[in-house]
Amino acid sequence: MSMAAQRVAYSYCDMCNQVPKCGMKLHVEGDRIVRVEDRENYPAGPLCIKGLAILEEQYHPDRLLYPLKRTTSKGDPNPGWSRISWDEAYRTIAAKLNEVKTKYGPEKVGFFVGDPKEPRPAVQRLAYTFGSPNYGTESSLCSRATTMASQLTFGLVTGGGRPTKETGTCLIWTRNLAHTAPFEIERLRLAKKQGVKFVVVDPRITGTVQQVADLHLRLRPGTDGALALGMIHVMVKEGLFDSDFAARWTSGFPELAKYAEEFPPEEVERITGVPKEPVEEAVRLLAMHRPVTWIGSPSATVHSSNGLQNHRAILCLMALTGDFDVPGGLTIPTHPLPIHMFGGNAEFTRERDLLPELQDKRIDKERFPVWARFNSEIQMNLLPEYVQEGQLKAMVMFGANAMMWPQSSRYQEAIGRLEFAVAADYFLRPWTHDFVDLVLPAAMALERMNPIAVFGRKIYLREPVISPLGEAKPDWVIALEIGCHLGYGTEFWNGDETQALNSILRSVGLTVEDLRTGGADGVTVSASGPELFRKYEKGLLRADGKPGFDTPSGKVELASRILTEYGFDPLPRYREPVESPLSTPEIAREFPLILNSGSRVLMFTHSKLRELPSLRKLMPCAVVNIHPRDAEAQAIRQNEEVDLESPHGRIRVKANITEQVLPGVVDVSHGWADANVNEIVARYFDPISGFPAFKEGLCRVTRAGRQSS
Ligand SMILES: Nc1nc2c(c(=O)[nH]1)N[C@H]1C(S)=C(S)[C@@H](COP(=O)(O)OP(=O)(O)OC[C@H]3O[C@@H](n4cnc5c(=O)[nH]c(N)nc54)[C@H](O)[C@@H]3O)O[C@H]1N2
Ligand SMILES: Nc1nc2c(c(=O)[nH]1)N[C@H]1C(S)=C(S)[C@@H](COP(=O)(O)OP(=O)(O)OC[C@H]3O[C@@H](n4cnc5c(=O)[nH]c(N)nc54)[C@H](O)[C@@H]3O)O[C@H]1N2
Ligand SMILES: [Mo]
Repeated sequence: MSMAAQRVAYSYCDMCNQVPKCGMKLHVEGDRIVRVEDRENYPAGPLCIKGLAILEEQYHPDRLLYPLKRTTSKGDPNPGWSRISWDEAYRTIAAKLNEVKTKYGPEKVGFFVGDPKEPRPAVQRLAYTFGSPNYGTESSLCSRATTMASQLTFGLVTGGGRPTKETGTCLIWTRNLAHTAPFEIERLRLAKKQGVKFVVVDPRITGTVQQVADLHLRLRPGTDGALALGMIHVMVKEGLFDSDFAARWTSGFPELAKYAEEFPPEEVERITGVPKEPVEEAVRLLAMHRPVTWIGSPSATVHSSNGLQNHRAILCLMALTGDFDVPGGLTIPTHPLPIHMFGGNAEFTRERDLLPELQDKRIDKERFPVWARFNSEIQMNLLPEYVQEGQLKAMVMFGANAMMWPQSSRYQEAIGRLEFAVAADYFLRPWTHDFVDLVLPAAMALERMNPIAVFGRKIYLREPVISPLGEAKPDWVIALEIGCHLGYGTEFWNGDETQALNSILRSVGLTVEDLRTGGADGVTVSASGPELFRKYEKGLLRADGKPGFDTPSGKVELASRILTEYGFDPLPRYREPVESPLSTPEIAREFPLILNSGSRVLMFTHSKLRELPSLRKLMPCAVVNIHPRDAEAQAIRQNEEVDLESPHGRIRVKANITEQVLPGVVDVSHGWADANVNEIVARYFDPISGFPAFKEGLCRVTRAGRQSS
């Protein structure tokens, strides 16, 4: 190619499936992208090693490029994949879904999207239009328990806020941004230089701890509630909380203060392992350097059998600082756009008009009523039970991964038992797709348009940089076209994604054409007024315009009325993990270590990206991070193969001996097909949120082959 044939294009990354995404500038020759670099003037970036490896994924020789159907019966270990046309794929899907609808009812078809965010609005719309409320996503075990805890407590959703120039202290409980959003860590370092203090709660010494922590509290996994209650105890005892805010704007303070008396420092140390001094020091730091903001993990604190209440204890602690919605504190936007960060809205998904009529047919409503009250998505973690009980007969899945669930084989069996299942993905993933009937090739990020990226009030359109390889199609187009084949041509704009997008953009008075005209710098939708703070004083948080919070009592509910209504404890009560040295000492004698799973690594996203050579060489296989003391007890050497065993299963991994983990706690990353930690994680679920206990439980590590029974 001559230089003249080169062009530059702009896009954004999807290598970590997350939003908001980092900007990309691409150099293209003909229809081939030859180079990727950081995008100028874009709110998220620079790219991390995953983003820089995107062309390895884009042009990977094993990409799924054609629709495939299985030619052997379900249960045969070899699906005998055979290429089919899109037309045959769509006709099969429509026939099978309509058959299930006629035989059992539309609600027996489940719709599911895994960690990928972009397909969601279109798939949700598809589910409700078809007549099924049973649409769910990976949020069943990711961010939704934290947002529920926040809705129960504050009456609104907050996952925390970044420090600003007004901030005194930033409490990071818990995130490891150094691995999970590397570009953010640079911003925190800058804040630190400008004087913000950082208290970090994390069992491990992470990159985030090393780069910003002034104080690091290393708790035993699964005990967050006890630590937060212990901090509340110190706050109350030493008068280091905002008593005016507590009196005027919270409900249940006397009960919470009384309950926190059960968590004096000695007791907190016994439960969490964190000694008295740092706990007291943390509380004093928060009181002395105000306002306080908080950064929370979408998942780490709620991946436990008492996760929702543990997370609520953290939120109660934040409420008692009194810095809710003050400049530099935990603020919430005054004029959020009526569009999700990943591009949909409630009109488009039809949550607004169709879902209310369908709620009765939700398969999760009896088991998880609080979840069902707050979430349009169903709680998917009991998929094996739903299938076993005949509540689901078919599934339409986008970016699904059976390995993401505890005791994964139960999920594989469940999918295999369905009368029909279809999955769209970038690659053929045997651990999931061996159990389905049809696999559809999804176009990758640089080949697709939808949806839009939203940063605050700024919107970016993403145009395809090149056309899809093979016969791959964008997820949105697949969902729209399935809709058309099911007979809903009008509802799905006859498959036209520009019209679909326009219907979303209408809510902010824009069209795709406006965004195109806006070009690479995006379009800012101006706000109807300035940013306001202490919105609870001004009646801006409630639909009725009254001062206060949008909770039943109108206050921050330290004691939750909604939880009482459903028979749960109103206070953020601490319960020990189902299995732990304190709750099951007899099991702990045989399995003396705590199993902490799923800490993110920089080079991979869950089960993704393992096939990319430049990333794989940075971490060739699954490892268990183990403290030198625990390794020595079993005569384990660095890099040696070891058996990692829990009462629920065994996998083989390599030992990495490191002081970054606590003695008595091991840490294993998830998403390895040949050493799937979820095979040994128990199926214990938080009774309120339905979340699995990925970050608690017991295990042992022995040299490979030594434990033979
Ligand atoms: N590179 C990369 N980035 C990702 C992802 C990825 O797979 N790879 N996944 C994305 C997704 S879906 C998510 S949800 C986010 C997660 O984002 P983060 O929350 O930032 O990441 P994690 O590594 O899951 O967890 C953060 C920390 O929680 C600590 N931890 C473990 N158990 C406990 C506990 O019981 N209590 C407390 N307080 N801390 C505990 C771990 O030691 C870890 O350092 O990352 C996103 N970003
Ligand atoms: N033990 C343990 N288990 C965990 C966790 C843990 O901490 N510990 N974390 C949990 C959390 S928070 C999460 S979010 C989940 C992770 O959720 P998963 O859904 O397992 O995430 P991925 O492996 O990234 O993606 C799933 C599939 O989507 C495909 N894919 C990626 N992008 C696209 C796309 O745009 N379109 C289509 N059609 N397919 C795509 C990928 O190829 C992959 O096969 O894991 C959960 N499981
Ligand atoms: Mo997640």
